[in-house]
Amino acid sequence: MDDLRDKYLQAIAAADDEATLESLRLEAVGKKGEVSLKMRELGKMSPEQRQQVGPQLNALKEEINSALAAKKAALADAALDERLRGEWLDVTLPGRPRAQGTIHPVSQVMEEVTAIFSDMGFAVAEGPQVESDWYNFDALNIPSHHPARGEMDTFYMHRAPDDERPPHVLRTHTSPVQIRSMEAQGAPIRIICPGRVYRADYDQTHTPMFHQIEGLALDRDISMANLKWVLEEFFTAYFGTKVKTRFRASHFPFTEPSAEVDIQCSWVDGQLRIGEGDDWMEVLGSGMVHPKVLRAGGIDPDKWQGFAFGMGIDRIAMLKYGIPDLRAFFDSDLRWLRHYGFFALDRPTLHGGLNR
Ligand code: 2NL
Repeated sequence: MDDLRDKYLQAIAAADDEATLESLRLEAVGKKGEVSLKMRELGKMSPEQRQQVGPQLNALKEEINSALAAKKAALADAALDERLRGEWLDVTLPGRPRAQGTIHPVSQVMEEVTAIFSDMGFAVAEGPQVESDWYNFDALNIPSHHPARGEMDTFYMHRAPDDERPPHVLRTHTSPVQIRSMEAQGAPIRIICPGRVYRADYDQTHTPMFHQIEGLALDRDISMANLKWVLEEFFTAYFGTKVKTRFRASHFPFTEPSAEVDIQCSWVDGQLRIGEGDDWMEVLGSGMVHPKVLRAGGIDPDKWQGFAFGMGIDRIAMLKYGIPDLRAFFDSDLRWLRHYGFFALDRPTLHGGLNR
C-alpha cells in the first residue's frame, strides 16, 4: 500500500496538465483502477484482515483524490498567472488619439434656425431636390418666359431626345416643398423648409449648390405684422441681441405684396456688427403668399392667407460666425472645417443656449 501511495503521489506531483491528472485518476481510483481492484480483494479476506485493510484503502483513496484536486487547482492557478503575465495592461497609459470630426457651420446654423422656429410652433418639412417644373416654377406663379427658368440659371435634367415630357430641374429654392406641404396638409399650416438648392451661378458670392430656409404660415387672418414679429423674434434669438428689421417694397412672382428685409448693423473698423448702428443689410425676401400660389397648393385664397419668406443659410452663417469666403464652405478643406466647425456633442437648443 505504501508503494501505491508513493507511486501515485509522485506521479501527481510531476503531472503538468489536466489530461495527465485525469488518466492518473482513472489508473488509481477509477472503476478498474489499482486502488479499486485492491478494494475488491477485501471480500476474500478474513474479517480481522478486512477491518484493518479496509480503512487503510479508504484513506489511501481519499489521499489520492485530494492530491489530484490540489494539483488541479495549482495547475489552474499557474495557467492564470501565465495569462496575466502575457496579457497585462497599463491602465495609466494615455488613450490613443482618435480623429475628431466637427459639425459644419451650415449644419450648425440649420439646427439653430430650426430650434428657434420650432419654439414658435413651426414644423420642419422636407422634399425632393430633383423637382418637376410644375412644383419648382408654375405652382409658384413663375411664368415660362421668366429669366429664372432659362438654361443660364437653372440645372435641367435632360430627357432622352424622343421624350416629349418637360425635363425635371434641380430645385432652385425650397418653395416646392411648401407647395407639396400645402397639398398634403391643407391650412392652417406653419412650416419651415431648410435644404439644398441649386442655381447655375459661380463667383465670389455664389456657389452652384447652396442652402436655403423658407418659412410659411397660413391661417384665416395672418398679416405682414405677424411676419415682422416672427422675423424680429427670429433674428434676435439667432444673433443673441435685439435686432431691428426694415421692410422695403419689392417684387416676387409668388408673393403680393412683397418685401425685402434688412437687419440693423454697423461697420466699425471694417468689422460688421449686427443689431447696432444705423446701417442696414439685406438678408431675406418675403411677402404675403400670392392667391394663385395658394390655389396651386389646393388652398382656397378666399378663406386662407399668410406670409412666406426665404433666406440663404450660408449667408446668415457667414454673418454670425465671421466667415469671409463663401466658396470655402464647400471645399472640404480639413483645416477650414476644424477652424470653423463645431463640437459634435454640444448641439444648439434654446434651453441649452444658441450663442456660445
Ligand atoms: C429670397 C426670396 C422668398 C418666398 C421666398 C414662398 C414660398 C411659397 C409661397 C410664397 Cl410656397 N413664397 N417663398 C417668398 C418670398 C421670398 O425668397 O430672396 N430668398 C433668398
